[in-house]
Amino acid sequence: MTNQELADTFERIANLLDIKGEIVYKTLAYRRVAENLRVFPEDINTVFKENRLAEVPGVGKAISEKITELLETGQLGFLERLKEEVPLSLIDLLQVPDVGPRKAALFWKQAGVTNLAELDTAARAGKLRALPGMGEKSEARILSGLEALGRRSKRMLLGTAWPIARRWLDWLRQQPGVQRAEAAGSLRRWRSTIGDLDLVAASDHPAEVMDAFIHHPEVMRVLGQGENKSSIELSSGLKLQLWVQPPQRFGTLWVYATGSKDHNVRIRELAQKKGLSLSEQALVDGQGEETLYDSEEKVYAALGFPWIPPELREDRGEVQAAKAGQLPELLELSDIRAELHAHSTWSDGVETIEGMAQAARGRGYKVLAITDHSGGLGIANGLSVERLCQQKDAIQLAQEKMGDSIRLLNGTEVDIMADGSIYYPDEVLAELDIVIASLHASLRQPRQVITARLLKAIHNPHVDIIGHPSGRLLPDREGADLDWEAVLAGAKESGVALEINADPVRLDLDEVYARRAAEMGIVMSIATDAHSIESLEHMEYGVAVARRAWCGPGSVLNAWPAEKLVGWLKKRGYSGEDIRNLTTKDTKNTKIS
Ligand code: DGT
Ligand code: CA
Ligand code: ZN
Repeated sequence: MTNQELADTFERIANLLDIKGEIVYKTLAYRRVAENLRVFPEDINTVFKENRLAEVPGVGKAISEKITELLETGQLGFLERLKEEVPLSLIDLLQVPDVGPRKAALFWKQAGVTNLAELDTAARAGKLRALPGMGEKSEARILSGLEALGRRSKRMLLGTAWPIARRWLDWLRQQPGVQRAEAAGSLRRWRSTIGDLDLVAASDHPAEVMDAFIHHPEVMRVLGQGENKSSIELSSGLKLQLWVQPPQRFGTLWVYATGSKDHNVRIRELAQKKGLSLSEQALVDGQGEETLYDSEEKVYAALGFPWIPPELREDRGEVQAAKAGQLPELLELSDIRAELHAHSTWSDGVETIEGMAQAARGRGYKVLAITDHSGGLGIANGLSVERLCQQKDAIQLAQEKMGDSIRLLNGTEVDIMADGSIYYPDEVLAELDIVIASLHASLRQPRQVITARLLKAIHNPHVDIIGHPSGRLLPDREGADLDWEAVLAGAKESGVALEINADPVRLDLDEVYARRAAEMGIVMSIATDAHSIESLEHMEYGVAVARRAWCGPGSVLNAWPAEKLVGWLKKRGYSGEDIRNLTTKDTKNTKIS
């Protein structure tokens, strides 16, 4: 069993216990260990063999025994007995928007529903509306949720795909005869979701590389096998495609396999106008004479323009821009100097303020904003006004310990309530260095209502940044039904920044709106919304969204020098008290551009 499979098992147990109605703290222990296993850096089998299970966070005696049983027998008596009490297929119900464990239990115990099909039948027959806490409206929502589920894609999160791809690339690079191995397809273009993983390799012996690939121990099924291209499926359902060409053809191969399809079509048209035909193997002239290219730069140069960054290759004007010598300067991960959205143990994070500060400093950041959740509807353990005041002292204390190696900002991620008001009163917001306002609950309000609600927050002078503006959850939970033109116009007018949330399940703003925002001169903040040290690493996914939105460092708040960032915050109503400690120079006259 792998770490992931073990984590899945514990999550299954937690869900079943939740539906059964077990007290929360019991199920929390399983959820926690599942989460920890997902990010645990070592193979659990090794840890087990070396008798070090207790080193996995959240593993106590009871869970250690369960892991042992699972790893030794591949089964768990506790789970088997639980499955006899609570049908496993009830877990599927939790995928339906609006259905949590309590509703699942209700449908099961009072309407005899044990799976999605039965839920659909019961809803259509009008049998759910009479149940306690339900009504016609909530029944209709279940039906539309089921429909959405039916339309659901099988796409994987970018943040799930990259770690897997990196592992496969390492493996490929170790295979005899492989001179080079790289990512291609939507993965290399950093699309927010990935259909299948495309990998390319250069080798003089493609057949041998293909052979090793399809016989890799994780392969469950071989979907297609050829001399230069093969596809496999892993037991997780993930599909991988490998393309191999000799090194002197690697340039054309990499361009072709990176796509997108529309970009490929566009550049092939250009080749045709020159009387050439472009394939994954070569550029061929009218006489059938091949020219080979070992690098992408040479392929693009042969077509008459500079190399185009993969993130732009979507046929959204990049070929025209390249031809005109007007490719944009793109943001780089190394441009990022600040993390402006991070949580700590004060709300629902798992790391202390100081721990987060050290990790942010370790990443080379000059500024870290601690923005724990406010109270309100959305989030457990949000801060009351009283606890927010106490936190100010804790942040101050952490700042003293960190010295001037990194500046901590005393911030909040405050809930935008259903009526558009902000959870904290103005005088409390005025005390803070940085205010992120986010929608967390009532995301299904009608367009007019939710747009007006967000605009109210956008125009609140104390709000600096709108967090994850749409509230979408990838791959399938759509965001709020916002009138984006109105939202962007409002942001432009108020000068508020919009967040590009870098959490792989969010990537929100979406690249399309981010591009529009940048064109309009709206400032953006790329932030991980980290709830742990590990999630600070998600910054690269947010940077990818910005790159796909054609953004340079100028549009990105946390790519600015600390002084300029602080100047911007101050102008928006920074508390002022601590600002003199933040920079040695007087920030009052900092130009905002
Ligand atoms: P995905 O997998 O749905 O996330 O998206 P991609 O872009 O990875 O697409 P995929 O996996 O179907 O194909 C990988 C690459 O192969 C694609 O980026 C470009 C190239 N390709 C696929 N189909 C065609 C095609 O019909 N024409 C051309 N010119 N290229 C194609
Ligand atoms: Ca693909
Ligand atoms: Zn957050």
